[in-house]
Amino acid sequence: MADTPIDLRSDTVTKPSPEMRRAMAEAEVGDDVFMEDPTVNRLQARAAEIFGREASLFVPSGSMGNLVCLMAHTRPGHEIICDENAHLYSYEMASISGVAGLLPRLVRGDSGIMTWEQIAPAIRPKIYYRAQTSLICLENTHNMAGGTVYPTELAHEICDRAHDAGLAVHLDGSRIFNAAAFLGVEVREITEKFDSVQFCLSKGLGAPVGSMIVGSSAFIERCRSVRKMLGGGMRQAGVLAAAGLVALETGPKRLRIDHENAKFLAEQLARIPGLRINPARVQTNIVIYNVEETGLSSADFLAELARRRVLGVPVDQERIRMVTHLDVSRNDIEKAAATVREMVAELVSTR
Ligand code: TLP
Repeated sequence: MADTPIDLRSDTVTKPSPEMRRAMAEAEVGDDVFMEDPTVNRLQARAAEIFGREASLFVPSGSMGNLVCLMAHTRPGHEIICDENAHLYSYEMASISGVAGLLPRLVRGDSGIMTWEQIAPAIRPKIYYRAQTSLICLENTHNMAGGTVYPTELAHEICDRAHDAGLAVHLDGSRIFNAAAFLGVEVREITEKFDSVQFCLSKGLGAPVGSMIVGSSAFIERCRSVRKMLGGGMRQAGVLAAAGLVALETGPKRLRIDHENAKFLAEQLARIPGLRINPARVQTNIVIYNVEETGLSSADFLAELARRRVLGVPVDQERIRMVTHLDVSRNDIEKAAATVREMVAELVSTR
């Protein structure tokens, strides 16, 4: 359709492919609260296998996946350490404190990447009258830092040192397949030391719904109870898991296309006077740029752009995020960049 906008708001906006819809229609189902849905069971077994873990659990969303893991690792009154721009801190409805009863202790990572040297001082001393740190949370790729990828050695070191200190480490790996594609490695190689990993089927992999948690059998059993407590026990969820299985098999292979498109978009935007972005820093499928010098707020910039059928989201007053995904082609990206270029040129000429 000529009028369909080029939707770069998120990689969550993709529609299920014909192959996914067919798999959904034909899925064998059962009651998953009784653990009798064969398609959910297959998806969980496959996710555990890909990540080299004992077990896995299907959850309705990334937010619930993170929350379930946090609650399974901790008790109310504990502290967790995360980056100051972590998604689970900033964008999950304060569920850390509002639901899990945890106190987040923030670390200022460099582009979302924390080092052990930054984390260590944030660990509370083991004194009975001090709230205890029980968990460290990393995010890979880091959404609000622009899809940045953790150097594997750094992530491994944080896990090793945390374990030495008696702490668990959770990975918000919503886009972990993007990180693996960037590094040219398997996801298991970059996640093996984490105590739990949450990853999304419904972002770059293209499924309509759902996330997975992977970990040890004992941990996943605890997560199953927490998921039920939060209302996330689903019944004939095989119709969703069927799409997830297709996403898991077909999604990862094509992510490098999204990364090439993001890099291309960043290069085009960098040439537009008034926009600030360093394309060399774009590693995966997220492009964040600053529009301050155009004289418009990010909200006004996006409203004008939406009138021209290109969509993004604001990060703050000055910055805009655009995300590439399987429902946008190179041609769409060329058009989107040209639209931004024309719009900015018009703004400048009318001022
Ligand atoms: N991120 C969404 C929005 O909430 C911003 C997006 O469009 O990027 N962890 C990370 C790193 C995420 O980016 C997201 C979703 C989540 C967790 C939560 O996943 P859902 O939306 O499935 O609850």
